[in-house]
Amino acid sequence: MRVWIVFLLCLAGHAMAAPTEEVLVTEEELVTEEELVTEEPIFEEETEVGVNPVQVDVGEFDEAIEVIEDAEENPCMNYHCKRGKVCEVDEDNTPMCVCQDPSTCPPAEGDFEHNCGTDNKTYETACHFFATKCTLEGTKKGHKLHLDYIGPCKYIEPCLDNELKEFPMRMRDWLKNVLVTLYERDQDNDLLNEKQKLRVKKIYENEKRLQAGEHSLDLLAQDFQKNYNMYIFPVHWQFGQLDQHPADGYLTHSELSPLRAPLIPMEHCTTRFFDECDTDGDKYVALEEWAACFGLKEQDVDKDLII
Ligand SMILES: [Ca+2]
Ligand SMILES: [Ca+2]
Repeated sequence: MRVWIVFLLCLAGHAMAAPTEEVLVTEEELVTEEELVTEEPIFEEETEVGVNPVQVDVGEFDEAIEVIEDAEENPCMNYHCKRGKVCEVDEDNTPMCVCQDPSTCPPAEGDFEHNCGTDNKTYETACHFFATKCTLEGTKKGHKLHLDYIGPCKYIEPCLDNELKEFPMRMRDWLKNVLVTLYERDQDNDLLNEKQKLRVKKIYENEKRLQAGEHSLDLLAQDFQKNYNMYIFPVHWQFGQLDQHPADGYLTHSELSPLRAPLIPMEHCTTRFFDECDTDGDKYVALEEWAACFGLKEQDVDKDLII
């Protein structure tokens, strides 16, 4: 998750330009639909304050203390429900997850909390979105409903063919810069694991590397030809970051969401790009499809690079 925070810091500054820290995005906003994938309730060792909406709903401070004192007797306390659901106990005091009533979601503190669904409706917050999706569970409409992007729904201009071609050029350059930035900042944090660091070190130390900045498409294209090898790992790395639920070599809509959702309002080719990446149209973006989308040669697709 930490990597995503840095990631979105980068995103929020300038879409796919040099990483900056201009806008803070909270973890709560890093809406992934990952928890939608998890159908079974998950028991957690530690209680994450605020995760259980029952806790969030406690209004008065005094009552809050009371709830915490009763924690051991509250079967819902360590019972985690996926987004859109809350824990309730039945007559036998057994906890279970039920759909949250959207009207119990805390109101948005600003437009930045709004989310646009694939039904082109603006949801006040991610909580409202997931609660609504839950109520549609089992229906065709519910199955089709995904979180499309962060922010209120707006007109997104169509992506033209020539613009679509530019998108991966800028994105792979940006991915490389994100990795280099993570590497530079890695002194005190474990933003990258040791294997990843070794890979990025080579890119970082390569003097021929195109430095982060606003570059013309011609220069980006030239650099991709000249320094092709530097782009292989970043493209794989991004895939590995997204392919987590489960890590099976295929990206679902939900897995792509952390990348798509903040990007769509800023980059109007995002949706078309990811749709067309799925060349066989099976709704999943396989590693091979992903790599091809970014211009990698077939022989350079290597699942062992996802480290
Ligand atoms: Ca997957
Ligand atoms: Ca596919």
